[in-house]
Amino acid sequence: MKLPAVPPQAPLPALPRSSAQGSQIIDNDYIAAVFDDIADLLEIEDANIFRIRAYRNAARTLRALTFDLAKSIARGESQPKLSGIGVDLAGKINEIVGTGDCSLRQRLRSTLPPGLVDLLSIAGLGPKRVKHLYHDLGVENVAQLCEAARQGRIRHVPGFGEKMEARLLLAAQKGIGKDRRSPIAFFAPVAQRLTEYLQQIPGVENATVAGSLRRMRDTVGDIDILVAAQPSVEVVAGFIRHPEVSTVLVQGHTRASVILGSGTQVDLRVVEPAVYGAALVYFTGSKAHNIALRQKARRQGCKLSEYGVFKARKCVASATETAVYHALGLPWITPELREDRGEIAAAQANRLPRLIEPGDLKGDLHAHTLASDGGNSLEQMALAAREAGLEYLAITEHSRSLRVAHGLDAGGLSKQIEQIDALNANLQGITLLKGIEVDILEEGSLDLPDDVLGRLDLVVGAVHSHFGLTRRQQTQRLLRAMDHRYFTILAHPLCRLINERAPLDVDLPAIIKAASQRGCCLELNAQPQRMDLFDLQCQYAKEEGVLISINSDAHRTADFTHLRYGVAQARRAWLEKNDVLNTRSLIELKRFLQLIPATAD
Ligand code: DGT
Ligand code: CA
Ligand code: CA
Repeated sequence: MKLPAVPPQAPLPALPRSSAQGSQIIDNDYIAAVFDDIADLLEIEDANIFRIRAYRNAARTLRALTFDLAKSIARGESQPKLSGIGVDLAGKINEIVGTGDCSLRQRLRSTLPPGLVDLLSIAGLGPKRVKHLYHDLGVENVAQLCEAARQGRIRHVPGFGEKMEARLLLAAQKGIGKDRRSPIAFFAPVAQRLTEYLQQIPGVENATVAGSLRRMRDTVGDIDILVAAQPSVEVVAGFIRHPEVSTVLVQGHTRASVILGSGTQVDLRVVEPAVYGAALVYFTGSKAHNIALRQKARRQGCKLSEYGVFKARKCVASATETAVYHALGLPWITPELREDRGEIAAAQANRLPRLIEPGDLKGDLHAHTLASDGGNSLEQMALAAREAGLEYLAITEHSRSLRVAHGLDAGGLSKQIEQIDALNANLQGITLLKGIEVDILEEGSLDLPDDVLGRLDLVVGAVHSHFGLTRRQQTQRLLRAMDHRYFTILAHPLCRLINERAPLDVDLPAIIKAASQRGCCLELNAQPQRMDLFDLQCQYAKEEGVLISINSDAHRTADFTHLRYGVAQARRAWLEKNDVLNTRSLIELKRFLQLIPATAD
């Protein structure tokens, strides 16, 4: 299999004015864009005007520089004195060059409603106006902006007026729901609430999530829900009364499209129970799978539509998905595989894989505690992992170079090793493994010395800085790191953050090949914003004989729920139980890690 190109990322809404959009080069403009973003957020927050101005001035200074400041910092040169950039801002510049972001910006973003930043991309709205909309009217997202405009409330806010209100409504409606994809984990809970709500409407026989959410894609554009009910049932009217529905875009008797308060679009379709299966196949998609199925039907002399499989105008299957697939001579195909990537041929030949199931995971090999940047203690994490059905959990704190995450040095790690030994002696039903998420430094060396790493059960290596190296440099860096004798797993290999940071520019086939030769594993990091490696890349890694480790990268006890999205992505990658490292029992894993001899029981 040829490794396909990395899928394009949505533009980075995080840095609306950045020239770095879509690329990862950290240059003067990139740093300036982060500072402008901070200034915008401070302004919306109604912070001190001098503080806001300091960031704007610094951004201007950076854009006017005639040399590449980021590069010179990356080379280890000290920062020259620049007008308007004092110690504090110089520190932030270092942080941005080192990590690609700034903790102040992340903090500001997390304290403001998530949809608020989207308002800045609407023509006519700058931070000052957004501040007024937010503080005076409580407008927190695009959907609420539309609502307020329709109700004529915006015109009364100082600095707006009637014309401005009409212009904003138009601009907001044009931009609504377009080109925005978010991590699946953000959509799944609300989709569940909505389907449960729909199921309670009297007369509703079935309500299911469809679309990309049912196929468990890493990112989702909108939520699609399919309901089975007799035509007499008032499903749409009930649906739009749901308290989370904020704007109704389309409303008919059998369909509705709405925007929720969070800005998410939901498409609802209501069909008669007799055609529910055919409709579910259609609305689950993907479009490519649908087209391929329809072509197959045509080759067999039938017709497939959202109403069923028809032979000579007679409907031969429509009530269930299984019946529809059977009528086409196929076994039922699980939604995760419906991407027209060979699943129809495999189904036809009865060669569909026995996909990994959530219950197959026996452990998790990447997690943090309070000792670095996690939110819970060792014991709390251990008990939560046991509660999640796991047999073992590797504690992998950050290493010393990652100061923003309070990375551990040799002393801190020694202390944790002792704590883990003590806890393991007392814990029942869960074993903690001693690990580290060691920083891969710019040149590919690891952030802690060999004698320290050698004391651990496993070493997870990760990139957290210098995202903008050339493809050759970045590839060499990772290859060098993986060459290290204690290296076990390459964590989040591409370092992408959905909607925030593009994937690293690396020669992934070379990395996968090296992992195969060196016996390293690659991670499928299941943190909602990461989901890294991607599905197709995991599939390619499998074909090259590389084991994948599905890890939560949990920072708090609730984060073990990430694993279900990781398993779903692995299923999309056609992975079976044996393709995944942490489906091994603790004993098997210990053998793999050479902690016990291969023959020991
Ligand atoms: P998304 O929302 O961008 O994450 O992706 P989907 O796959 O959920 O796409 P969406 O919401 O536009 O449509 C839901 C399903 O409806 C899709 O998976 C397949 C089906 N569908 C939509 N448009 C077409 C089409 O033009 N042809 C066919 N055959 N199916 C379509
Ligand atoms: Ca969708
Ligand atoms: Ca849709």
